[in-house]
Amino acid sequence: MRKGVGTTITEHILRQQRQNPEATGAFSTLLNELIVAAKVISREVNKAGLVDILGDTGKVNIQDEQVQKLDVFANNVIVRRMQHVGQLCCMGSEEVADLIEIPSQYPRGDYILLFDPLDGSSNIDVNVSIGTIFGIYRRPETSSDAEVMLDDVLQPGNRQVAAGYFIYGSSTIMVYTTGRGTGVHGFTLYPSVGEFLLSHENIRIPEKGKIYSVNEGNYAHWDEKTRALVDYFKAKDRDTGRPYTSRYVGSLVADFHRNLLKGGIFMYPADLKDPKKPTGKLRLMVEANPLAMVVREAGGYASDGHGPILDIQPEALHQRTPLYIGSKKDVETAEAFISGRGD
Ligand code: AHM
Ligand code: MG
Repeated sequence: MRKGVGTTITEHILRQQRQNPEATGAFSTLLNELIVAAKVISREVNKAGLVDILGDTGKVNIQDEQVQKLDVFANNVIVRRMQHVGQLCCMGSEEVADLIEIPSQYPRGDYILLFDPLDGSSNIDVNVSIGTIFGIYRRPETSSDAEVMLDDVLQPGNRQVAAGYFIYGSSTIMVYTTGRGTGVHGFTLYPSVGEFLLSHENIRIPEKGKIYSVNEGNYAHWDEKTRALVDYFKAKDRDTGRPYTSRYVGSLVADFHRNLLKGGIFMYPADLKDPKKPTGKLRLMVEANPLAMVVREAGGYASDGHGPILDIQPEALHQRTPLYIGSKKDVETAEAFISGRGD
């Protein structure tokens, strides 16, 4: 595919669909609807500073309208847009405690959409990049109940049929993969045209990077192995290209995207001191799994420090996990330290 001719995301999705003889078009429709939702969110993120939409939920804006926090707004846009498309049997969102059912007046399909509507909440009101993360699964064939059960949704990440993210940054970018060796592709939103155009075809993450990304302010709360790992990336050793440089935005999507393009490792380790984060901060199903699929398809790796993120059998929708993700060799180094095999 030639990016010079301005391949649109819709065209790209349809071409991928044609390569899969079993495809019915349902999946393409689903992705296209999600893209429309992301365009709406992007527009709102871009004008957020102008219209004072960032107030607390319930605040009244200058038009005397009740304003929603941007993450609540993003959640509502995705839920409303996706619930009527007919391809989903349910959704799960970081913003919503329980599964989101498809209202009975709408048709249902076999796909399950899990998403974080607006990740990087601490960066929303300071004009720093934020993003939407999504993973798509099929409802298991063994599932016979008309009602979708939580067990249908609690599938390991390696069952995702597609995953990706949108970054609302200096440009709005979508990165997605449908797995099966089809690659990871990035599209940039051209605001004046309103289309995502292919800008990063077949992204491959360098096997080894030079960047480590972690909230080092948590150093005192880590165990010895985690500290030794971060000390390793900071230590001087010409043969292994150390010290690495440190980059940390505090928006997972932004940190991940940079490292995907440039090479490196993002880490959010378990936190010994915070009772809310004994197994890290990030959510397995709506944050770690989608990015783990993207990085795998781009030639990288994601681990919880002991094994592949994508092999974890989830036990709860909002389960958290330690996350080490990025260049394959760097994540393998992290795994060696955390699981006790490192030097
Ligand atoms: P959120 O879902 O509440 O936005 O939290 C997730 C975010 C990630 O985007 C980011 O990697 C991480 O939290 C940053 O956490 P911290 O501020 O503890 O470094
Ligand atoms: Mg999040």
